[in-house]
Amino acid sequence: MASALHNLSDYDFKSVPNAAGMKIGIVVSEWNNKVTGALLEGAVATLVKHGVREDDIHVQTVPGSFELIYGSALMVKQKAFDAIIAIGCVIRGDTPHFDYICEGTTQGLADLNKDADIPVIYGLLTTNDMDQAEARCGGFLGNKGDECAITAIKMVDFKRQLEKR
Ligand code: DLZ
Repeated sequence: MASALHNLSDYDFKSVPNAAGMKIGIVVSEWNNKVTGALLEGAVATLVKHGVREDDIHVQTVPGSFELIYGSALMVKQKAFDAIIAIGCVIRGDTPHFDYICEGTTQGLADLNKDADIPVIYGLLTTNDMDQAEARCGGFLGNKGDECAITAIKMVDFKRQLEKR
């Protein structure tokens, strides 16, 4: 959890496997695009920093976070990627809609993560307000996009290590 104790962009560089040759699909929600755009920038920059070629990163947008499930599922079916990163931002409003979108999207991505042959990384920010979102997309709590990129690389490597056994 991002908190005053944990910056989303902090990690031990040496603990991250070399990502050269990894192919990563990224699905990004258009809702709150200032935030999701910053998350995407963080994810791409971190993937590249660890060796992923820009040509091996495929980005596609969906209208809202709820569509991340369908978008990620289609990318999984393509069998062209080693991991998928789903990026979205849901900000609490006046109605219970927030809870339904957060729960539905989270459950859908969790199901995919369990059932897909490749890792599906959960890059959904769920915040009470825009300030909390900005703090987590490059603000004082780092960038969740960085965290997602590192997680994707580590999970691809996790699968490769198992497959070697
Ligand atoms: C409808 C809606 C609302 C109210 N809020 C958000 C939000 O904060 N973040 C987000 O990513 N998407 C939101 N959406 C759109 C839904 O995710 C979805 O696109 C629509 O309900 C259509 O399925």
